[in-house]
Amino acid sequence: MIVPLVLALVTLAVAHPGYRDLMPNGYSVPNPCGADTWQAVGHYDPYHHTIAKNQFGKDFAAAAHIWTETLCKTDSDGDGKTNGEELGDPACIWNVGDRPAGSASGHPGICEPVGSAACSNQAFRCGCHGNQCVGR
Ligand SMILES: [Ca+2]
Repeated sequence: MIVPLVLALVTLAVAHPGYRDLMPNGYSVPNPCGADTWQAVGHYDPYHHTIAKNQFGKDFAAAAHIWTETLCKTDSDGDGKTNGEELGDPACIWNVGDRPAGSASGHPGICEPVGSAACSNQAFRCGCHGNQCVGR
């Protein structure tokens, strides 16, 4: 009786989707601070799931980690492009497992270009990690 239970738990753990599976182009979000991709899309640190969520991460969590039309049409980072436009789903029709309409053109939680006048209300700066530059 214990073996089937353990197998079921292992299967559940392996099958649990990462958050990047739950948004269009979640594995190819460009890093506005470099040439690679931003792995922890909902966070200010590109490589780690720190406690410091960016506004997209907060909005995604508020939507129960579901790519809703409302989340798609929101401009979480305030740079003038909707989350859907930045993640390659401008018509907000993507569903989990679908091929997105286009490529990710920007980061939905980091106002771009970083450091520009249009992003002056954003505390984030390239080179910051974790909580270091958030809230300054
Ligand atoms: Ca945006």
